[in-house]
Amino acid sequence: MEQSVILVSDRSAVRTLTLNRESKLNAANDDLLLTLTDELKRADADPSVRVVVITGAGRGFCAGQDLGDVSGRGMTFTEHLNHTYNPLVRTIRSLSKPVISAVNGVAAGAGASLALAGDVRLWAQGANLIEVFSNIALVPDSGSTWFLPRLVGYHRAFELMALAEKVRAEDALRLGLCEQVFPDETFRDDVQVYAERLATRPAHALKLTKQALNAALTSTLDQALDLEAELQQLAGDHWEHEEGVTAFKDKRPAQFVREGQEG
Ligand code: LHQ
Repeated sequence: MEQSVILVSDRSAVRTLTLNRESKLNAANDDLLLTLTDELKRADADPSVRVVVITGAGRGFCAGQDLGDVSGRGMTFTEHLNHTYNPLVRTIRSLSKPVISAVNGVAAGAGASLALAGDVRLWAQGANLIEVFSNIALVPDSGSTWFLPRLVGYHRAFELMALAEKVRAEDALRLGLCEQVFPDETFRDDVQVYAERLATRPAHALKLTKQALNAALTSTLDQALDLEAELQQLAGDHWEHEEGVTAFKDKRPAQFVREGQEG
């Protein structure tokens, strides 16, 4: 039987979605992109899932578009992006649960965009990112032109894109392209530990935080203040807030995970 292009596994409220086209460094075809988007939506709707991890099988994270799988698709570039990559990136950014991009190896082209799109970016020591598009005379897509300049500024983004230079883990950490770097040997376990820790945090408050941060990236201060005031009401009315305050007064750790109760 043919193996799925996306492997799905659950451990302690963490759903891991593994890109599984190992022999091509998980280069993306339509099946992979559409299945990944579907699985993200499924994870969002599943109350047992509190954190989603996207990672790659084998030595690569994602080498971008499968260059052997583009010809004869019968779609223009614009149609292709609108059909596959753009819905995927929008789904990651709007998911109500935290998404971790667990970059185990090379992230190139649209794979680099995927590496940047997570709410948290965890890298293995041997991982690297290449805005490889200019090597094949294309424009960075799948959100790279939006994510990268916000992280490193216009000029460094332009240089990385124009020269398709490899960004290694220690530089990625310094440039703010990732939050943590873990040893290659323990990477998958370290990601799981991190994800489980995130899963104990107040899910409803994190959902609203993600919403506020995403909106703030394109809003004025006035708009951000208004949205914070609106969302704070929703957070303050939620049981998580009561639990946090009660736990503080009782001098005990807050318990934000309740059986049968969604964030
Ligand atoms: C691959 C690929 C690959 C197929 C490695 N495809 N096989 C959106 C919409 C529409 C159209 C176009 O694009 C887009 C967005 C994009 O993503 S455009 C950018 C597309 N990606 C690339 O141009 C990256 C091409 N790959 C590379 O530059 C290198 O493979 C990298 C730097 C990723 C890794 O280099 P190495 O570590 O030296 O590995 P390798 O080159 O030896 O690759 C290993 C195998 O994976 C090899 O197959 P083989 O049968 O020879 O072992 C490669 O052919 C295959 N592979 N990327 N994108």
